[in-house]
Amino acid sequence: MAVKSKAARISFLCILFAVFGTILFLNINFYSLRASSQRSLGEVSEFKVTRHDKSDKMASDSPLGTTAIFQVDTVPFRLNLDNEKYYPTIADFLGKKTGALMERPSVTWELMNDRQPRIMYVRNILTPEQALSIVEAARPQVEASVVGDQLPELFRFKVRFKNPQAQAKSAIRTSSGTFLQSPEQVHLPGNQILRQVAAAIVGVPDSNIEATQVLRYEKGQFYREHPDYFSKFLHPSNFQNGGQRIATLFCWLTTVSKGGHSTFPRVPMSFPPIQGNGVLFYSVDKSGIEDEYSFHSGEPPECDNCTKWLAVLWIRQHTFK
Ligand SMILES: O=C(O)CCC(=O)C(=O)O
Repeated sequence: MAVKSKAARISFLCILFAVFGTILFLNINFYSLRASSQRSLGEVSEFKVTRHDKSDKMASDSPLGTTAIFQVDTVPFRLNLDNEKYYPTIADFLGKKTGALMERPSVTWELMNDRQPRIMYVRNILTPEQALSIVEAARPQVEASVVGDQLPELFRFKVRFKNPQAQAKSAIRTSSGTFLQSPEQVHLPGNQILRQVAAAIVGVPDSNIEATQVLRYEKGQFYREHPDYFSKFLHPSNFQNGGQRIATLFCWLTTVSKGGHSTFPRVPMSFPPIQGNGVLFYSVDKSGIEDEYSFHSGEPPECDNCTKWLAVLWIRQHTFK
């Protein structure tokens, strides 16, 4: 009897280990699995935009063909995130200058994808001097990038339980990065312009934008396909400060002659790094629901001595403290 119950206990423990092991494995591999499902893209030149196949359900209502058409958005697009609070339509902002942008005649933007996700190509955000001043401010403090806030919380807890300060380095991301947080960095003219452009296009105050992140990719380094939005299921606590990440502005701080594209594999669309230009895209659809088409990646630079530097601004639904 004793032997039987010992055997039963061992079997029970084995099953328990197997179940927990599987959960842990799935957690760890959540993003890797997604990354490996990425469709491979051919080279897509700057403005040659390939649309979804006609058979795709999202293409059925589109008059657009398979190459880029720059058109002014005439379809009202409202982000209804609070059920009562509406953000201005993109049409209100396309081609129009408001607030700080009135003083920046060189900055222009075009709608690149009129379906999910909304993607805008923004030109001449920064001069080369302004872009390089951000690189120099970030350079002394860049460290290997982590994906702490985007990890499923179960796994995040495990990592922080071992070392409360720790975040997780990741197989899906080999770049380095840092945040512009000191008063001097926050007030760098280039950083202020980035924040004004992001705030003006999306139609939110600066206080809805997280600290500017600066990323560095050396040859061969990458950031695999991932979303910027938080999942209500996997990351509930991320909503407490600032709510959902609704949109992101990328601004390339250096030009990369080969590789290094910022790519949206599910659109599909791919943008080469051109110093001072950028893309702004939405991570939620017009009802405020996470948009799976917004998955994106940072492709590895392929040339020697061509480091990609990128500024990333995450725009929240509410004030971010
Ligand atoms: O490096 C890129 O082009 C993309 C960066 C990115 O995906 C991110 O910061 O979320």
